[in-house]
Amino acid sequence: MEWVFLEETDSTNRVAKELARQGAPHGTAVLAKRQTAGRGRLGRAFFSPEGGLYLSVILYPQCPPEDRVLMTPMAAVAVCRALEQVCGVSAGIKWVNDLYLGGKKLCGILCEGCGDAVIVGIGLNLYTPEGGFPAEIPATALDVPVGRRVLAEAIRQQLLQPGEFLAEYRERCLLLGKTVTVHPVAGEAYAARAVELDDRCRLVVESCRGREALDSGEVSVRF
Ligand code: BT5
Repeated sequence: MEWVFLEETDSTNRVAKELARQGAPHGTAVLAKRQTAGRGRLGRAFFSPEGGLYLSVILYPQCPPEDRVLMTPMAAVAVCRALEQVCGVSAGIKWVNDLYLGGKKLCGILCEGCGDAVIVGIGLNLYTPEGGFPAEIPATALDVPVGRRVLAEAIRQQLLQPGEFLAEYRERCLLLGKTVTVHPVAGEAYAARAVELDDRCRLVVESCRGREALDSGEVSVRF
């Protein structure tokens, strides 16, 4: 089984996890036309109407467990490469898991562990929904004619043969050199300057607290 195509589901990541538990092989992918309960990180929702690409790919990474955190940046580069290849569109990456186009979010990525598997969930807006995106979601869409399955397969192929990705991640990273607001998991938000991405793809920032490498928490920026 390589592909599971669904009209509608609650969350393709949920379906993929179930398949992984049943022993689905490396590279199995679930693609839905819409989701009724699309999930983002930290319990947030991902708006998933018809007109988007909602994809989850099951991978069994060979890397040591501590390297699994690199799956999200690897997936971000994989999606950028597929977009370039299929649509000629060049997206930027907002650390750590968002793809941006024209200053707005085009795509979000949610990687979740499930036993030996990692589920790479990708939500990408292909077309602007009728009436636009909800006011509270500053999103954008590709809005170019593209086959959903063609793009999904290109993304899957890129995920299956990632190769080196850090250099391209750095090139596409929209935060470097910018003043950002860091929202730590616990504690008050503070302003900082994003100076580099280290070899673990952590965002190195400088602020009145000194220099630190962030590997979790949220960062916001005005584009
Ligand atoms: C993400 O979380 O962006 C990860 C989204 C992953 C979605 C895919 S779809 C296939 C698979 N199955 C699932 O159930 N999930 C995955 P996060 O960084 O936490 O961003 C969530 C935030 O993005 C929300 O709070 C909104 O502000 C914004 N947002 C929601 N829907 C959006 C959309 N369609 N386009 C752009 N931004 C959106």
